[in-house]
Parts: sequence; structure tokens; C-alpha cells
Amino acid sequence: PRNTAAPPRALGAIAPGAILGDRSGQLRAAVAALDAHPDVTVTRCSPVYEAEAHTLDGTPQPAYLNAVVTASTSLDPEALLDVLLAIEQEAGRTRAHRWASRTLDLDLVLYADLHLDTARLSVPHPRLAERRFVLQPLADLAPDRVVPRWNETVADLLAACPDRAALRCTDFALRDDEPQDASHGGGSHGGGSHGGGSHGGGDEEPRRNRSEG
Ligand code: A4P
Ligand code: MG
Repeated sequence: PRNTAAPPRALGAIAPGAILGDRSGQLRAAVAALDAHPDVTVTRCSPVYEAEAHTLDGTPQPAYLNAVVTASTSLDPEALLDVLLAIEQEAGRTRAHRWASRTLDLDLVLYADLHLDTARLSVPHPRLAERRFVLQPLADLAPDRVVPRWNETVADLLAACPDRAALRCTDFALRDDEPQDASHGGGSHGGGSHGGGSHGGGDEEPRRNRSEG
């Protein structure tokens, strides 16, 4: 609000993921930091999912918490990426004394209807179509949005997604005031062919609007 004329704003979708440590606390802090930026307004938050880790070589990793938020911004895509990287780095710094070194990942999934591939930014995120842990929360928010690169809707990409890694909806909320839509219906989502349930974290007891740990 520095100028009288409002800058044009674009709608982006951002996928936070957290592994290790206080995962839901990291996701909540990331969303709060994003929303606190003067040029970014978080508009909607998906439910939080617990997702079996995708790994390059099959080495088992602890489960992630994954979600998607939409945000309205006057920043161009690369400037928005810089904001995301700064939040990631800040999360790493403030956690430097803890046992987890780098545990927060913020990917820019969509930016308006843009299809962009530069040295440091690819939008839509090139691995979106193979990641149910991003497609499902994105479909919770915007199933009918047409995704450039594939020119298909989010719902169609989700229906065709070959990812069968376990995915289950949790009771964590990204923001205290986020309306919880009952139709997001717990474990019925996703390709939970591995049973979903309590794999991974194990010692956690999800509580709505609370952090882990
Ligand atoms: N970059 C290019 N395009 C983008 C984009 N759309 N959004 C560049 C964000 N960054 C983008 O990112 C490396 C560089 O990618 C950035 O500096 C930016 O210039 P990074 O976050 O430092 O690296 P990374 O995330 O460790 O590697 P990579 O290859 O991006 O990994 P991914 O794809 O982010 O995957 N399993 C589950 N269940 N849930 C997860 O969230 N995440 C990963 C990491 C693996 N397995 C997972 C999950
Ligand atoms: Mg990343």
C-alpha cells in the first residue's frame, strides 16, 4: 500500500513441505511469514497431508507433511521465488541449534497461467504431475484450474497421477482461522495403497491448530 494505484496482482500456488522436527510448526511459520510479506497475501490454505517421502534412490526417509496455499501477489515470479528461498533460509537459521538442518521446502507450483522455464525457475513445477502430495491439496483448493505445461485441469492431473505413495489427510491446520471443510474427508483421499495410517512419524498426536512436538 505504498502507491495509490494498486499494482496488478497474480494468483500463485505454493507448496510447503516439511520433514523432521516440528513439521506442522514449520509449515505454519512458513505460511505466516509468506502472508506477512507486504507484497503477498495468502488467500487459501489446503488441509495438511502426511505423505510418504519420494526419494531418488529408494533410501527410506521419514514422512513429510505437505500442503498447498494460494497467494495473491504483486511480485513477479522470480521475486516471489526469492521470497520463498528467504523464508526457507530463515527457517534453517532459526533452527540451526536443533537437530534438523534443512527441513522446510517451499516450491512455487503455479503462477497465474504462466508457463516459464528459466535457469532458476520452472513454473508450473515440473514434477507436479507425478506428485499426489501436491496435486491432492491443490485439487482441494482449485480442482478446475487449468495447469499450463500439461494444459489439463488439476482434477484431471490428479486422476491420471501414477503416484501410489501413501498419503493421508491430517487434522493440522495451517492457520487458526482456516475453515475446515469436512468434505476433505480424512484418509479417503489419495492413493493410500500402503495403508496411510501411522507410518512415519509414529509418536505424534495431531491436534487441530497446534504445533507438533
Ligand atoms: N527452482 C526451479 N523451479 C522452482 C520452483 N517452481 N519452485 C529452483 C521452487 N524452486 C524452483 O531448490 C533448488 C532450486 O530449484 C531453487 O534454488 C530454485 O532456483 P531447493 O528447494 O533448494 O532444492 P530441493 O527442493 O532440495 O531439490 P528439488 O530437486 O527441488 O527437490 P524437490 O523437487 O523440491 O523435492 N516427498 C514428499 N512426500 N514430500 C515432499 O515435499 N520433497 C522433496 C524435494 C523430495 N521428496 C518429497 C518431498
Ligand atoms: Mg524445492
